[in-house]
Amino acid sequence: MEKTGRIIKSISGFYDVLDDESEELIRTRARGNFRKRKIKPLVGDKVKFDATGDLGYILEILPRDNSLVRPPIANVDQAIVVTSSAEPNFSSNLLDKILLNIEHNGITPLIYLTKADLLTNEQYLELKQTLSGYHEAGYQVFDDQDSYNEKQVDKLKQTFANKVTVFTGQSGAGKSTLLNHIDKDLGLATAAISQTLNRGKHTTRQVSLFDIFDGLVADTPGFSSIDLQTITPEELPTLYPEFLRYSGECQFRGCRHVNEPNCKVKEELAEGKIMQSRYDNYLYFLNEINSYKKRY
Ligand SMILES: Nc1nc2c(ncn2[C@@H]2O[C@H](COP(=O)(O)OP(=O)(O)OP(=O)(O)O)[C@@H](O)[C@H]2O)c(=O)[nH]1
Ligand SMILES: [Mg+2]
Ligand SMILES: [Zn+2]
Repeated sequence: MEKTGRIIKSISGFYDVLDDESEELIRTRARGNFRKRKIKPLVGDKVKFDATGDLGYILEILPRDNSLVRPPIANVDQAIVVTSSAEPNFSSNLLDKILLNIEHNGITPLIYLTKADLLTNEQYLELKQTLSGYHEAGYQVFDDQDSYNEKQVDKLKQTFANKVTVFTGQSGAGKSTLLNHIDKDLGLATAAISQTLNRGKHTTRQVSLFDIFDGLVADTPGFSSIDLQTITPEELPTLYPEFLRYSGECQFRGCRHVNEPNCKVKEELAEGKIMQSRYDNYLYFLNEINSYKKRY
């Protein structure tokens, strides 16, 4: 019997599919013809499957709204970018790269600060100032010094309903810890960063979706770096919400906001309406992307 559902977990060649109708979890395998066509089912995929025998079979992957490579997941509505203040240290370069990859896939990013308890008061205030720039750029920011205070965690929970939400960010940033505060029953494994590095692996090893607070929420393995390979130089400036606000007033259509005359983005930068660090990172990324192009 042909049914539809969503893959919520993948373990060594098996895919656990949440049946749309019965809401049961059904273990399936992918048909060989996926492998031949080099299509790999992803967590988050909506599928047609057959569940007549003991083990179901995925028959077809339905068209994806979007898909991320890092972490590997499909059909995502919003991403919680878990950003640590220390251990690992805050990096505006990494945060901006993560935001760009999310924006590139048409997913809404939210920024969630962790580990601010490890900072001095002065360091925290400085970081909070930086993050207020991201808020002004257009992002929702959760920046309490006590990351897991109930009020803030509750506010985050309220964004989950009727959406697929992915938790992403550097390894050791606190994604699993935050999820454990959101739902005490999840009991996800967490580990101090030094242990993680010693063992040479990430604490969370797989992407899996949980059905909580009327939405699907994914914990994912962290990463230490991310690249911008799929973004073109033309697209890059369009992935900055604060540039988009002003680029219509640049003299040139398709202005890259570098050396063009009468560039409104650069005027706003000079006025302090656009963050210098975001703009500096932008120029750096533009160079990086142009250098990928030269290599091919
Ligand atoms: N001091 C402090 N420690 C925290 C905080 N959040 C998380 N930690 C600790 O940081 C370590 C890493 O947390 P995890 O939740 O395992 O990090 P993760 O992002 O899930 O890491 P991966 O699964 O490897 O991607 C653990 O030892 C946590 O107890 C925080 O706000 N303050
Ligand atoms: Mg984890
Ligand atoms: Zn411009």
